[in-house]
Amino acid sequence: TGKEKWPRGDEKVWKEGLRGVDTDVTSITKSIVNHVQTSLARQAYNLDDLGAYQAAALSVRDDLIVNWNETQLHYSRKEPKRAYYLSLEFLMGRTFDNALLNLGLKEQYRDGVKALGFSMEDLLEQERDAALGNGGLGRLAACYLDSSASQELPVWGYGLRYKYGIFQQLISPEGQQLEAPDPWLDNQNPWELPRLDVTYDVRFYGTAERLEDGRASWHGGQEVLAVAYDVMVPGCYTKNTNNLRLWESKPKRGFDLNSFNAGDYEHAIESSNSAAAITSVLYPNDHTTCKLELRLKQQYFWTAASLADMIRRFKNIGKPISEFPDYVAIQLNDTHPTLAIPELMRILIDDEELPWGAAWQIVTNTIFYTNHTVLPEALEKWPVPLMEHLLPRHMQIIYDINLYVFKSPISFFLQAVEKKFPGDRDRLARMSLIEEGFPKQVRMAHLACIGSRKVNGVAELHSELVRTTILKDFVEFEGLSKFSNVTNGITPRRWLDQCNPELAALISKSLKVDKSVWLKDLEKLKDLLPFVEDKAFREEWAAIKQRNKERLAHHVQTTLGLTVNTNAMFDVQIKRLHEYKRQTLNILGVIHRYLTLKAMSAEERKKVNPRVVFFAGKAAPAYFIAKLTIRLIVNAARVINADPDTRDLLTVYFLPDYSVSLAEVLIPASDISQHISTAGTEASGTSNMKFCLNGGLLVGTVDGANIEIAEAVGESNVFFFGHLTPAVEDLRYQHIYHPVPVEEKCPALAKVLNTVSEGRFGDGGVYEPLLNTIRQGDHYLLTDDFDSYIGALAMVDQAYLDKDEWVKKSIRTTANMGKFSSDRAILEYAESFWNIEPAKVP
Ligand code: NBG
Repeated sequence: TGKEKWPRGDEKVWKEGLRGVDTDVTSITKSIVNHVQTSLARQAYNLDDLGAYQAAALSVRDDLIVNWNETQLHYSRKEPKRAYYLSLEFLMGRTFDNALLNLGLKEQYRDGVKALGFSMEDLLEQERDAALGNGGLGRLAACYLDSSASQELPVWGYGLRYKYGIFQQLISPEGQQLEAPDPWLDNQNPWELPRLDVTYDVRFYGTAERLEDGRASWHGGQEVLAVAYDVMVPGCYTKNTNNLRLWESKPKRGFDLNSFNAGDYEHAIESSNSAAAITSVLYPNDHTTCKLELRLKQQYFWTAASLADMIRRFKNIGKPISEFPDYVAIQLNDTHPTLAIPELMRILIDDEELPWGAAWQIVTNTIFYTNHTVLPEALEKWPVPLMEHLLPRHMQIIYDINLYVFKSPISFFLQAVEKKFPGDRDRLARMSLIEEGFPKQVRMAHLACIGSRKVNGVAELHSELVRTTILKDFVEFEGLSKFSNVTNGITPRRWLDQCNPELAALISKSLKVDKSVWLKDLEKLKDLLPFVEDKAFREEWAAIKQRNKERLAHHVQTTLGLTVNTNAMFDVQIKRLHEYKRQTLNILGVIHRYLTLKAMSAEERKKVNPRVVFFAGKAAPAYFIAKLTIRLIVNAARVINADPDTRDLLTVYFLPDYSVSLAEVLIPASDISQHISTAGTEASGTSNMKFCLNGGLLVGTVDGANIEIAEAVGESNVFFFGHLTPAVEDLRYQHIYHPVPVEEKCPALAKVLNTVSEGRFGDGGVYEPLLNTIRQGDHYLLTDDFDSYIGALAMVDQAYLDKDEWVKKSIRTTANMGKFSSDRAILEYAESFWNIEPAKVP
């Protein structure tokens, strides 16, 4: 009736009934034991590490739920403007340790678990990574959620609850990458709350019939149910606990009853399986293997459910729909959720019965778009016939946007372009939402651009490239002010406090402040600068790095059975395998180093500083060249590591199945890390920030966020090499039209290539397709950059000779990394895009 009194019964009884969140060790052990016996139905005498982890996790979860509930209630009461981060990927990693740190309960739980006879380290290892992402884009989303909660901003994430995360990587004896599924939910997931009561119907296929006033009726086809699962996202040292809502697809009716009754069970479960398939797997980020239709279904399923949920929440506050942009901001993480634009138009026009112009006004005031790459293969396009079949109403709307509606009521997008640039047919063809061809395709980046209020790139250089290359026409048409930059950031909670606890403790001790202060205001690290001149501090700093190297060596020993030389310099490159990231350049550089060492006398070798090179990363399953690079790394490592002449001075490891958790062990242990993309290709990079925050020095090209890192930490503390972005186009042109053999252009590289061809690292013929990408065309400019790359590594060797100076560089680097906190980045989004404010839970 709307007149009922809440809560039912006496409010006092309700309040007192809430289980207190007691955080003393005794209450914690009590709560763990309770969960062992009731939630898990197990006993103390046969409890293993997994059971103990599950019980401890459930106990922490109780605390999170209380905070989460209070936060949601607070937001509902205060009705602040909210922002929603739409991302197909959230690479969360593990939650347990992060939750304990953010709640400030790490010590208590350590003691509680110990009192019950377990060790915290063992329990932490029981948790499986939530690996619902491919790489940087998904991990960025996870960092932004952490920062939103920590900065007390009313931000929710929306994504998909994939049954299988990114594939597990195995390496065959030949060095071939093999893929296995990642059934991460098999052991139950204590960090999510199923919301079986929060569901929406999502339609596919069917027919769209035009009605009057530009409206239409979309009916028939298939309806699928979206069910919500909520993941709690605790802020650091605050009650604010935000929500990440993940959708699972389910058949709308469990069975097709007619077929079932007729005994046709197979047909009966067919439709139920096809519905469940929508959220079953995360796609690797290459399009070659992708079942186009299922991927498009994922995108629509997720945007439709998320928008329906936002609209329902907005309607609860009882404001007219015209005020939607005053209460809601939607951030598109890349073009994957671009269908939010036509879907919101559909809701506003067909359901809310708004006129076109008013609807477009609302859409373009609500939606914001971040671009994450300028590489052509990553700019999404969907075939028009597929769109017409799967989403007939949305295709109509896209055509209408293209031709009929732009910004003000009933002006014309392409007509407006025509008016501004009369007679420029090429421009019209370039800018249209539809690309001509067989079949025609919808250009999602163009749709995202014209349907958004702001468009941004993820580092200064990248945002400039967005403005001057892929969206140049749109800047000329709409003006510069819509296009801006937010340089990426990383959360210092996970990427310093959690992964490098000793360094975090040293920082707090030296700055004489609680870590809660500098972890939420990372610019405070600047106060470390005076300690550069403090010898005792430098020694502690170096000792921590050394222990982190030993921790990594221990990890390699226990997981792979290999012994790592911890007296060596640790050199790390960990990221997705891709030609533009140039892991090939790195391994060819390693082989060059090996050949150089082989040619030295024993006397000369004594002067060489030992080096251990680590690689980790996955290749998209259908990316043949990237897989060959893995194979070359693995086989080169085998030969080099076995050579008695050099193995004390150079060893190479490829660590399989790269993950967030593995990164947490690798990053604090690095002396140098490599970020060596061809200039202009890496939009930002975020692991570069993680290494530098942990005092590792950067070897890199003048690309992405490397540039801003160098500006912040000082160019004398990074090792730059290679050609600059403006030269790239011309160099590529030279390779195609005036090719010079590698032997002439870069003899050192030619020698390395020939060594590989000759079979020094197993059958040379296998590598020919990889080597030929360099010998012919050399799109990623390895021949152009090889000599300066080797030069940069020589500078690294030189600098490392002076250990004390090296440690100073390391301290200076960490101290100057404040800018790269994701807190800074998320506040930029909140203030200059979304116009939202913190809503602190009292
Ligand atoms: C990636 C870029 C990285 C960047 C992350 C996060 C995509 C499409 N892009 O350079 O390659 O750091 O996005 O912005 O995954």
